[in-house]
Amino acid sequence: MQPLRRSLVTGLALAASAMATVLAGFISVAPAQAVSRPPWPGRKAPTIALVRQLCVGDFFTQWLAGAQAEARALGTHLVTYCANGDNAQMTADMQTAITNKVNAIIVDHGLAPTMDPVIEQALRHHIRVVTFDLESSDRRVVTVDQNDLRLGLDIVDEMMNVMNGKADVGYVYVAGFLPLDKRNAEWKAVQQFFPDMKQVATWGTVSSSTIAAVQNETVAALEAHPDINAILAPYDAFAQGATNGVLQLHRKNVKVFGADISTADIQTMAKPGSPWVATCATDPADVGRTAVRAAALRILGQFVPSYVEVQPTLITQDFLRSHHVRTMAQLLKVMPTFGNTGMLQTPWMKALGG
Ligand code: SR1
Repeated sequence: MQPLRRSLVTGLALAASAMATVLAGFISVAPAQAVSRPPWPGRKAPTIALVRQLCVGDFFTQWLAGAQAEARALGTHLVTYCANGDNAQMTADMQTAITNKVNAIIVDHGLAPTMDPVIEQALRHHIRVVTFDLESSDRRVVTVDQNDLRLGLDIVDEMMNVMNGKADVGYVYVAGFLPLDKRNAEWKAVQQFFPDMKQVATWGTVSSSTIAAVQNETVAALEAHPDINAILAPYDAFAQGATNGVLQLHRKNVKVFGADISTADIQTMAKPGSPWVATCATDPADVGRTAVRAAALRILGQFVPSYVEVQPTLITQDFLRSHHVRTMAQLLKVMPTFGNTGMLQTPWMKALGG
């Protein structure tokens, strides 16, 4: 160990009863005997509220499972709220969490104009705040995301390659959701420089029945625009709906480019004749675990970078088929680091199985 780091580690270990400490991205190592229980002050398990705008669908189910498992492992209580897309309800959920004096709040999606004031209110009450897929201008807030600009660019780039630089693209998009807006920014940028990648129609719905709604919209769009030969649908519920629509009309010449991944998505992509040829994704459970770690570290008053980005990976239909991958568990086996980035994982968390 370098002398500077060693002295930092030694000093902090003495001062903070040798608890694991994250310092400007360096993870210091606590002595082995100190990691058998979580380092909560007074040994009182903290409460983390998870306030969600959306919760229906594979992505959100997997994300929640990861967050719950991590919270359990770290010895925290996780209290969850779901607003089912109702932004007023989300504000009310934030206020309930503040009134209940939770130690930290993870705000999952939501609109900045409605969330900003309640985030400020939480901070005023000394509640730590972590957001996922929601940006806050307050520097005390830690923002977790999936590097959606990169995700957007990688899937658009794959579409350009597969379509050999020329396509009539149907685009599934709903504005107002930060990850979708970031992915949209990349698609817009690419269209500027590659005019042969033409957007000929756009549609989309985000609701508790997104897949069915997008399927119907896709059928209508394909009937109105028979020239469409590629569909950019960068959210798995969009890609599932678009895939169903293409199959319903037996349009063998249309390819779907999506985002996210789940066992259901893998099975849809790998099926013989599936138009869904590529997706760009993280493991949602890993992102959920990362958000809980961020909240735990902030409760302990430790450093967490303002932006924590879990990097996405491009996954193709060819890859899934050639590796005989049919479930998330199998995918995680063939791509071990995909599901276990270990982001923000300190030695004490690791020792506790978090
Ligand atoms: C409606 S927003 C849906 C997206 O949120 C998460 O970022 C997932 O990746 C999903 O695509």
